[in-house]
Amino acid sequence: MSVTDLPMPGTTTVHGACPLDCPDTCAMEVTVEDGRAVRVRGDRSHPYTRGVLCVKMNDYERTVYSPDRVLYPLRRTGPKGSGQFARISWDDALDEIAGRFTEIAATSGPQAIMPVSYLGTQGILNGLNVGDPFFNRLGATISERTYCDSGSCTAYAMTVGATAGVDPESFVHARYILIWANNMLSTNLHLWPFVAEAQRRGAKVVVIDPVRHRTAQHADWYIPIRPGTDGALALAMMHVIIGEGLTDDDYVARYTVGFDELAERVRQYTPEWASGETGIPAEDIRTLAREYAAAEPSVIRIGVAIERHAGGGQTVRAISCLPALTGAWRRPGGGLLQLPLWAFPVNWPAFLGAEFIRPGTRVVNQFLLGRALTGALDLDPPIRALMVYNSNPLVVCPEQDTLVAGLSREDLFTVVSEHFLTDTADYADIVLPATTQLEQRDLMFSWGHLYVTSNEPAVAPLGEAVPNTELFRRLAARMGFTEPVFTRTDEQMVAEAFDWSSPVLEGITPETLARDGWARLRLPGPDEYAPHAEGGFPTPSGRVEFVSSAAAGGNFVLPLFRQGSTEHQPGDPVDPLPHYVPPRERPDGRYPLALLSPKSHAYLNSSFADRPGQQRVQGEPALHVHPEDAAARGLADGAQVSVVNDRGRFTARLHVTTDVAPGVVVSPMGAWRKHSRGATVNALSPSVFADLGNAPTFSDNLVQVEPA
Ligand SMILES: Nc1nc2c(c(=O)[nH]1)N[C@H]1C(S)=C(S)[C@@H](COP(=O)(O)OP(=O)(O)OC[C@H]3O[C@@H](n4cnc5c(=O)[nH]c(N)nc54)[C@H](O)[C@@H]3O)O[C@H]1N2
Ligand SMILES: Nc1nc2c(c(=O)[nH]1)N[C@H]1C(S)=C(S)[C@@H](COP(=O)(O)OP(=O)(O)OC[C@H]3O[C@@H](n4cnc5c(=O)[nH]c(N)nc54)[C@H](O)[C@@H]3O)O[C@H]1N2
Ligand code: SF4
Ligand SMILES: [Mo]
Repeated sequence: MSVTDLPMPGTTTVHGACPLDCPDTCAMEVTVEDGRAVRVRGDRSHPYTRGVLCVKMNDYERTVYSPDRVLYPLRRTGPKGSGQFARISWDDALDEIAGRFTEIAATSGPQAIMPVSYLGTQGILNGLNVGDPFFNRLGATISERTYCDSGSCTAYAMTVGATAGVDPESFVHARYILIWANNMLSTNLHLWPFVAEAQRRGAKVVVIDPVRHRTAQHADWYIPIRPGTDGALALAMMHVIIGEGLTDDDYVARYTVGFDELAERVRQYTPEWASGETGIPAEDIRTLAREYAAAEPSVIRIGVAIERHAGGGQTVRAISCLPALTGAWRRPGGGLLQLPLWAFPVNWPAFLGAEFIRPGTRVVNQFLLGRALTGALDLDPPIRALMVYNSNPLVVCPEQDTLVAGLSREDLFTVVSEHFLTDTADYADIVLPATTQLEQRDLMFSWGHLYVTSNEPAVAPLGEAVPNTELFRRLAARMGFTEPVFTRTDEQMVAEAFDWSSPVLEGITPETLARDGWARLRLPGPDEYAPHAEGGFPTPSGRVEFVSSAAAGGNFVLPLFRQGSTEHQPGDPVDPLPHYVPPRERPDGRYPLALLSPKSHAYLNSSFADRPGQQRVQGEPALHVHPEDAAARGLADGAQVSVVNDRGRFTARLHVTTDVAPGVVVSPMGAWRKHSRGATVNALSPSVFADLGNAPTFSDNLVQVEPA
């Protein structure tokens, strides 16, 4: 223990959990002096956090105490979008909201009201589903929320079932690591030490990405690929593995279904054909397939970005078949890491309020919000009120210009609960102040590791901010909703958060978590954990389904992403065998460049993009372009350029680099419109769904670049 670790008078350390929408779910230690949080750092005893928080969170107390925080309810005083507000009381704010909701429900029906929310915080209490019981009880339009991994989840569930997959800590045992559409050093930082350790022990690290990003620079082999063509690569890898007899026949025979049909299907997908789609030389595809199949074991980490194009779902279907073909699942550290979220026995029914949903209630996907608000969807009744919380749709949603038009409607009543006056909050009629993680209680699962993490409130709420749980308790009380789900306390919610009797939580209770801050699920340790060494896949057949039985039911979105609703599923027929779906947009003379909008290193989606310290790290909105493409347009490094297509335009500073392939341009997402000359990269994104799970197609987006 060093001197700085000694407790000071009036100083306490509180267990926290990073609330951000990030797979790493870091355990935090919050130092509090005289009621004020003075330092936030990573828990040094946590095997995955290892004492390190990322650049977004390592000075979180500055965000919490920022003078820009919204700390009191506000009412709009200027035109929509002007960001002019005056302070009002909570009573006045609640009266106005309940009054407007009641009037709209009475005159147009409750479906004229729509919630808009996502993952500003991902705690079980305050996160994705916190408002669902309220809006389901109200009878509001159901919000379908498929921003992130929905297509991947549908595809993964169709193939291997909702399994945690490989323990990220087991990666040290892998001999061959495929990092596929994932910029780990920016977006999944805490997995990297396990990859680096495997690399030290002799594993080969391969990165497949159109961008030679900071993670790719550490790879043993970087394979550039044309955006949206990963399905072709995975299918051709199977062509080689099956064609050259590199399969684990015993594993295939015991633990899979549909091998003969798959073998027949992939015969057409030759490396030569895939080379034409992906831009990867056919010999490299063969080498990749052979090395991947030979390594014992090999592991694949797929990023969320793998799903963001027309064929994203089928891409994940194909990739999910690979580890079963080669028997990679037999050993610790072998298989596939998608979302280990499925390991956690979260008691979702207690948080969704699905029992309140009235049969026939319509479902509107949030990607279509702009269209829903501007009449393009022909909704009856039209949307007359929005309530936004945990989200900043004006930055994260496609078709930004349409959304601006929708939010500008004078007759639309918009409520936004926020920490800061975001682009979206600027369009609110009422803004409500939300607490940050340091001011609230929560309990976290993870979508990147196998630990439960507890977050204790470290300091009292600032100003009149309230947790989302309290916001919906207050609103429910005003609306006269008296069911127990609307009156339970945060402590009661913690008690209901998990199925505590589940074997993976044996010996873990709310009390032990409050005391210790975190606990690993009761699973074998990372040196032993091989969940599918002997099959046991949570599919209908119990096997990996090359021929998917779930496909017969048609395309679907997990009810979790639609407030618990099982109605109005997309339901389009799905071919039960993996196949290639090319990018929807094909380059032409007008729009020849493929635009990618991955995550910003220093922001978390659009969160922190207004913090001066973070802006200094991230720099101004940039467009990364290959020298050939820049030269062809007479554009010099550092120039201001316009990026355009039929949906919109935005400006960015040109960064000329060979880290992107010719034909690809990259502009990280997250910057706010008000810091970006009124438009960001999502002004150009399409609100077209991918093939499965109504996933976004942010990466299936062609543009032109010209001088600003
Ligand atoms: N710093 C930071 N970390 C974050 C976030 C953040 O905003 N900032 N956001 C969090 C969230 S919500 C998520 S979902 C995760 C996402 O984290 P990731 O899964 O890493 O997603 P992205 O950063 O969007 O994209 C990763 C890589 O995919 C590549 N890519 C794009 N399209 C394709 C394609 O068609 N094929 C291939 N092979 N590669 C492609 C991009 O070039 C990029 O390098 O990160 C989380 N962590
Ligand atoms: N072009 C492009 N668009 C994308 C993506 C991409 O890669 N490219 N990624 C997509 C993905 S993967 C995701 S996950 C989405 C993310 O979309 P969002 O989840 O909307 O992400 P943020 O922009 O961070 O907005 C979260 C907001 O919630 C607020 N907030 C945080 N905590 C609380 C709280 O406790 N209470 C309340 N009331 N508010 C809170 C924050 O201040 C912030 O403004 O974006 C999607 N959009
Ligand atoms: S954003 Fe991710 S890496 Fe950063 S502190 Fe939070 S959980 Fe950890
Ligand atoms: Mo995400």
